[in-house]
Amino acid sequence: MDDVTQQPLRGIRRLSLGALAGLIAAYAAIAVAELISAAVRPEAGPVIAVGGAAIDRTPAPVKDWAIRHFGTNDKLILQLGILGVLGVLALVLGMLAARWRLIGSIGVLTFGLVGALAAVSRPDSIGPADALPSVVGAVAGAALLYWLAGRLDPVQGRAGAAAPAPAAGAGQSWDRRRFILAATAAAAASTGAGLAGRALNGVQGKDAVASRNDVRLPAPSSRAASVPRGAAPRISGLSPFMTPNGDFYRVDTALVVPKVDATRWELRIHGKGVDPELTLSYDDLLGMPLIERDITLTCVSNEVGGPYVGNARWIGVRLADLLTRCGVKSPAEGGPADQLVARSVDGMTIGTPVEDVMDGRDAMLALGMNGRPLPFEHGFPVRMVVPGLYGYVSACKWIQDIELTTFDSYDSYWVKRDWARRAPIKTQSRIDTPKPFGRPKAGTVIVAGVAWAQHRGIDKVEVRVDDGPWREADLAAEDTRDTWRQWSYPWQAEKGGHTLAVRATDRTGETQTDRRTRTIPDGASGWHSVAVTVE
Ligand SMILES: Nc1nc2c(c(=O)[nH]1)N[C@H]1C(S)=C(S)[C@@H](COP(=O)(O)O)O[C@H]1N2
Ligand SMILES: [Mo]
Repeated sequence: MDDVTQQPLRGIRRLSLGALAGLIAAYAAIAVAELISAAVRPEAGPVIAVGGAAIDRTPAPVKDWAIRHFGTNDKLILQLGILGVLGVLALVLGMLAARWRLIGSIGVLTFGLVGALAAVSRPDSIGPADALPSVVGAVAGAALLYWLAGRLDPVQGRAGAAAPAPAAGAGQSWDRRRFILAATAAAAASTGAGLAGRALNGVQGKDAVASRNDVRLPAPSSRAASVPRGAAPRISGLSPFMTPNGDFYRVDTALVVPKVDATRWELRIHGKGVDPELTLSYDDLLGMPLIERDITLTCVSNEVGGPYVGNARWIGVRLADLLTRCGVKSPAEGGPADQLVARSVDGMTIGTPVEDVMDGRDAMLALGMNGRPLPFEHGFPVRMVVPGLYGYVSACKWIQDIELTTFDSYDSYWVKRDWARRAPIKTQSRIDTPKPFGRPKAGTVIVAGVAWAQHRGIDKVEVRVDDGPWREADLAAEDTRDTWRQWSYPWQAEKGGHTLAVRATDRTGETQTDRRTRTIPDGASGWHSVAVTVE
């Protein structure tokens, strides 16, 4: 077959090549946007911006479901989903462009507008510049689609710009090779732009990485007591008592992990009853007396038996000391503010009761996690940690601002999304081993797991086999009442199917309720149980 056909391109072939042009144009738009975002900031890219907007607008139950089913991959799935939707739209726009060139291009520009609006309305937007990646990307994509769609028309006698396919039998010709060449060149150029953007975006965090590498955490003036020897029994399948940083659960709304340069970071403390206001640098904090404490963190989205709980040794500045320096009084002492709102560099807001921060517990601005400067994923350079409160009401990562206010006058991010204002961690316990649907051998089976009731402490853990009586488990030594506690129970297992259940009692004497609740609005309750078949 000749490359230059004597027939105008029509029908299915024209539509499918139009669809291909649409895909290439969308690919180019995303790639160019990626390149431009490297000049603005990675968060301004259209996929990240639209993804962020989607996260903020996702109803709580759906978000909770996504976290449960995809875990930390929820963000990857979301981005793939957005790209998938874009791909389908690109195919449609390409087919439209094959018929009406201008319409296809206007479609591409419209999606650019959506990306631009999402980018400038993000809470961490730096202003109109955030629209640039979407706008420039869309203009490039629209122009490319217009041009490629033009390659579908015959070489000679092409009429006006938005000319439809010429009438059949007009004796004009379509140049197949010309289209393939144009499409290939466009795809190659886009790949180049996209890769360059990726590389430049990677370089962006360099200062932040260097600033983190330069951190030498000073010795804390108040050390954590060493973990009692009996706190971490060696039982295979049991979670380690200290969760390594690399295994620590991560829950946040950030599609791009914020990379903050500690040398340029500042924290401002201001608001009701704050006098004097304070602005602190990272070095200021490093120079203050530091406390070191073991504290178990838990996410309110953790299902009964779920993985969003971890224990680490934190180093930081006591928050109550800092607040006292700024004249803050707890409401119990007549202070005007009952809510402390922490804001992060990515626009997250987290509201914590002032009373909890100032009641003597080891609430801190953490700089170190398990002997290392905070990992970027966990809030470098500084995050909050408050023993006893779920992360969404206490553990602001990448913090940059603390405002003293009232619960009446301000709702933080998650509270606007129907989660409770106040959320102390519920007493919970989890069976780590045997695993669900495990097949242990008959005889002595060690049932083991963790139990937590931060800031109250765990007093008792009990295990039940099938409908039998509750039996007390062996509790490992307690580190502190702010940490979880390991437990184990030697079970004389008999062949057949069995269900194991666990429940904990905290130091206030309260036993975990068997009433199952959802995670929304203030954390799941109920007993964890595991079904196994003993062989
Ligand atoms: N900036 C910011 N901080 C945040 C969040 C967030 O989305 N953004 N999520 C909070 C929630 S819901 C939890 S459970 C903890 C999780 O901390 P981790 O990821 O270090 O385990 O961080 C909290 N701090
Ligand atoms: Mo959370």
